[in-house]
Amino acid sequence: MKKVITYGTYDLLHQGHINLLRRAKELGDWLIVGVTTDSFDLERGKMNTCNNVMERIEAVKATGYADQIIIEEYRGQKIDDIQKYGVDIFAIGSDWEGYFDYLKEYCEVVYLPRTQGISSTQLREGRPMVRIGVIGTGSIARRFVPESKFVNSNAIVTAFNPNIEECRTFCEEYGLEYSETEADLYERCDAVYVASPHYSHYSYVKNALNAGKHVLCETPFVFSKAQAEELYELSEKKRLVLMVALKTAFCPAFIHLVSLLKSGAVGEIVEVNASVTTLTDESSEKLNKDYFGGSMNENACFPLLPIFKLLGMEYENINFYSKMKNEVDMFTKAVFRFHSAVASFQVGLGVKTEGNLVVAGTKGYAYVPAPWWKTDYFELRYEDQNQNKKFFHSYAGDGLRYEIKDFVSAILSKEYFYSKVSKKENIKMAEVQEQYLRGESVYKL
Ligand code: C2G
Repeated sequence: MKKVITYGTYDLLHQGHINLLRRAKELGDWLIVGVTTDSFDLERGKMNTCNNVMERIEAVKATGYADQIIIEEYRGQKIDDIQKYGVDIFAIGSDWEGYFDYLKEYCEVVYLPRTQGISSTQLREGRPMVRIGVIGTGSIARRFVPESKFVNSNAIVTAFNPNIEECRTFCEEYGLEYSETEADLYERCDAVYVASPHYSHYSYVKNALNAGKHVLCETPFVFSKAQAEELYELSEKKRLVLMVALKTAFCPAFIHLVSLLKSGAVGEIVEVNASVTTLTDESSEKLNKDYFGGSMNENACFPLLPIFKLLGMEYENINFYSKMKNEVDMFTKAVFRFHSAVASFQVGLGVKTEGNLVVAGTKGYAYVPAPWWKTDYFELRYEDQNQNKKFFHSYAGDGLRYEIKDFVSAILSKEYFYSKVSKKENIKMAEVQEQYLRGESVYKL
């Protein structure tokens, strides 16, 4: 029996794929089709697939040409598969001409003619597009616009900033339509990215939702439980997507770390400690009491994420210890007491610490080196060092493309969409910020 193997993503399966599969099948008696996993596609830079791996497998199955479907999840797997399944012919479209010649050592390699005039890319372009307006044109917005280009089905179309001069420069630089007022911006878009100074998030998010726009809000979301609840209620009433752009939550390595730890990889978790410190000029707006408001405001949501994901939100108390200057915290250490665990974090704009995340358990610990909040790598470590394991993931560009992809998918998906930071977690984060701002259990150093 002659075995043929071919691989692909098969996104929005079309006639080009069908022709390829038919031709591949005609080369032998048994056709194995390797369909790429979502994470492998992310790793090889394909951020723009519309169908998930199961939908793509179902589509390949429905063509009737595949005798066997396998998933392709890592680079180099083709060699392993050819040997494992005793493959005679590797077939692929002519757009890959020459690229897979290295497989000739293992089997016959055939480049089949590619069907002209049709591609997944073209089909994606014909799909609905989310027009995004940006509120606030500072440094994070400057990273957001280029990152959005890696995600399909969205276009940044306009920006607004009450500082007219800054806004004009930003719009010119990125080729966006300039919005003179907030109302103008809402006219021109379907969704809004709120990247304005922290204390203005609440009113912009509320206005955007009231204008019927989906919202992706930069961190920190808002500074009180009541505000967070109100905004979620409004988004639900209006059936709009409300997401917080807490980039760590969308980072592939972090997601894997959390699921490994939740499934017991270091035993029972007894301690979580995380630090985020960035030495900042004292005259910076970030250390201005009325503008951005200091270290807790700036960074607390990052360490709160692993603490809530790993230990839950039912802590018994929190104590904060803050080093103050000019009425803002240059540094804060927070200590959480849970029923059978403890957590702590350090955030600082005027004090530098090691910026790692350590999760200690009864069987071992997880170590994520600095900067853990945008990591592509972590380790599980045990008493017996032979058991230690290192994990590597992709973290493309500035990492904002992952949250943009989720935001756009949530808007376009007609069905249930899993939100990587839950409503409950975002509300609880706002509650912690509120407690801190009220000065409850805050000890000044
Ligand atoms: N194809 C084709 N004609 C088209 C479009 C695609 O013949 N108009 C072929 C491709 O050449 C490939 C297969 O259909 O053989 C699947 O294409 P994609 O889904 O784009 O997958 P691709 O990124 O080419 O992945 O490990 C994965 C492989 O490297 C191929």
